[in-house]
Amino acid sequence: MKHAMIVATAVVTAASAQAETWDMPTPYGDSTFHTQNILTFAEDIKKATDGALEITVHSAGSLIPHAEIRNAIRSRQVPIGEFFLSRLSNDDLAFGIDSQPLVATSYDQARALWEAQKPVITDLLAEQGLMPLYSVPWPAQGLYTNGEIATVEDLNGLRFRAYNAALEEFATLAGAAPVQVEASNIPQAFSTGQVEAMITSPSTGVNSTAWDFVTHYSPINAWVPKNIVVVNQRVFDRLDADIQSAVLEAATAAETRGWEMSAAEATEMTARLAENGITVYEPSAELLDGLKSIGGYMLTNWKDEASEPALKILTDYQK
Ligand code: PCA
Repeated sequence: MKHAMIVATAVVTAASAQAETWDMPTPYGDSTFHTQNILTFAEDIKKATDGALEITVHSAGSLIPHAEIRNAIRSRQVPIGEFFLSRLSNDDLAFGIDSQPLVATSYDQARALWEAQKPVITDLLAEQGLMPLYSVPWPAQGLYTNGEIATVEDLNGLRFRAYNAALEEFATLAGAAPVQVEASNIPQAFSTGQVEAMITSPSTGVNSTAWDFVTHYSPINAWVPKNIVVVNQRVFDRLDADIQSAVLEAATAAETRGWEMSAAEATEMTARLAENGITVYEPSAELLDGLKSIGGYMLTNWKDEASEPALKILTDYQK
């Protein structure tokens, strides 16, 4: 009896000595499909490692604000995290190509763009001691306003919610006034009059109950931007080989699942906007022409300023 108890204690000690818990900051709320996907990713890892690696997800910027997440992973304040990939376009324009208007507007194009982008940003992130685990797109970005927008000129003077540098540039070129607002603060920004229009996915429209503050939505499908999940390389390297494999396998599964969730959301969440009273209308030819000329102008600027690796993404993608 005594002998058996000692054995049991030893087993418990060995298991807890190995167990590790990672805090994972993410920018978006719990109802966001990206967050749901991350929760499954965390469960998969816990199961596959028998609890040796557990990930605690801190959503909606609750642990680390969105703008700080990359640096927090880099400095090993946290081992892992999620952020909006094109927010790193200040480091290198290679990170922002998925948020350039009309470069990739469907899931097929987004996938081809990601295939061209992945090796390049993997190298760039490695220079910062970071390793990408997987990336998942938002549904194509649409236009939310009060009243129908017939031409780009109708955007003139509107206070426009932005989430990155490209959208800020876009809004400015459309004659609107961009204001940076995190996704979790959208309802408040509209209700206080800080902003009165936005471009985002039907998912974010539904998650922020857009029908409370706008009347119209047009699926202009302007670009298909991505979130990325990144781990600190040194922290990853320290893991036992079988745990590393479990993380990589869960990441591959999360990428596949996430792209499927995104495509399903594109349809379902657009329908949800309409069910809640938003008028969903196809963009006019004039509006699309206006978007094209802004997109063309932005891409010319982008090419002028892009690094060699960034330009390589575009050439590989356009092949
Ligand atoms: N939702 C996020 C990023 C793109 C999207 O569809 C947001 O609006 O902040």
